[in-house]
Amino acid sequence: MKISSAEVIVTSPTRNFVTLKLTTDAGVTGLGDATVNGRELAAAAYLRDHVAPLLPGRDPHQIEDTWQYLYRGAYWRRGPITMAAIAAVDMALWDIKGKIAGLPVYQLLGGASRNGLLAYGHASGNSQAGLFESIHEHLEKGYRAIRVQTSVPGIRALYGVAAQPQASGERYDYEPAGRGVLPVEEDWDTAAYIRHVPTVFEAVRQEFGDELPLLHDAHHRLTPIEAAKLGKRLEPYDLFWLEDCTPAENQQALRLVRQHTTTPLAIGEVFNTVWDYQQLITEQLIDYVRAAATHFGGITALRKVMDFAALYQIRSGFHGPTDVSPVGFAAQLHVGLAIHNYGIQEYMEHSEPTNSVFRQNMTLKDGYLHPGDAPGIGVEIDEQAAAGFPYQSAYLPVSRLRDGTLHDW
Ligand code: CS2
Ligand code: MG
Repeated sequence: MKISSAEVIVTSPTRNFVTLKLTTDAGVTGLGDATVNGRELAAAAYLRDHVAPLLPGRDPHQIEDTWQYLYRGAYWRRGPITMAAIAAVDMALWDIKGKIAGLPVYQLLGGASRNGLLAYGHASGNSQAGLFESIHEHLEKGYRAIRVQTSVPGIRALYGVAAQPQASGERYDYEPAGRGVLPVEEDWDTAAYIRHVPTVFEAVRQEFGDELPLLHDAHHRLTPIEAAKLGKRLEPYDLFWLEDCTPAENQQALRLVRQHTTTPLAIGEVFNTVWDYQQLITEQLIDYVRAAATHFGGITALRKVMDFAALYQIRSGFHGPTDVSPVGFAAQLHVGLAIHNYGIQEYMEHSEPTNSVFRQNMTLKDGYLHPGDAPGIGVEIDEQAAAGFPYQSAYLPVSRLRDGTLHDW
């Protein structure tokens, strides 16, 4: 069997997605996700102009060799665009192998290590009442773990608060990247944020009790000592994790955070290779791997970093926002089901238009996700529907301090 064609499909039902469709000479197809939020066309071009021409004639079963061929063979390694392109090919090949074997991908990865995948949902509010209402909504939907994001007095707009309107007028919770010609500029004030967030978790614990797993995303905005301070102030509220507390290009920066707090740390949704984790894992500086299959080189690479993390009892907490497409999301559910060191899975629900383009087998029951038992990854794309949603330029916001300094969004 040979790969006979490689197509790149760009569609925009509510948000932009880049999907690779591989077809074999026996007519078996496989899908892969290469969506890089706000830079979608770069990934599509890398795939279309540089990777797709290399695939026809290759044996679809040679997943590892193809991974190495695209990683080492590119000479220029790593980075979000390269690794998203490799991820799309990798996912599509696992999808094909599953369909040929008549098995869901998790069976090829060693079978299920659990019945379902504990998920966390996104609750947020620009008031305490709004936040409590959002948490109740998620509990009623069956979520058993909740990420809490809140607006902060004195900050006009910030990451993760669904109720605040975007420039496009659409509610934030469907998509952080605003459609438009330029990124929206938001403001930021670390001191106001560190003062406010612990008071929110105190109120949430009083209202919802001590057992409900609560998560929070600091979204890369704090220096190491600020992250240490926030982690310490949140200890009484026993968080499941504090996420991306400080930019982690400098991995040893987490030593200072670790030194001062026992709040569990999750990092790495912007990471692209296992090298980004090497020191964080070997020095036990994190507790959860936040990488997503789409941005990390696919199922093959995600499986490898989890095997490495297992040696240090570090668990998975895969990134699952709406800018990971239903294909990329399902792909990492298969990894999550098979690995032993599973932790939790983020689930930011896709919009109805997105679900009309991507037909999925995934289920969320009683707070647990499952990829389904269809052969392969379990997602198909309706190309006609996809053609009805042409690409639209969209950018993630940027944020600036009061004095105009550009800050991490
Ligand atoms: C966030 C993401 O879900 C998360 O944890 O950090 O929503 C992130 O902002 C987007 O994926 C950026 O594209
Ligand atoms: Mg995050």
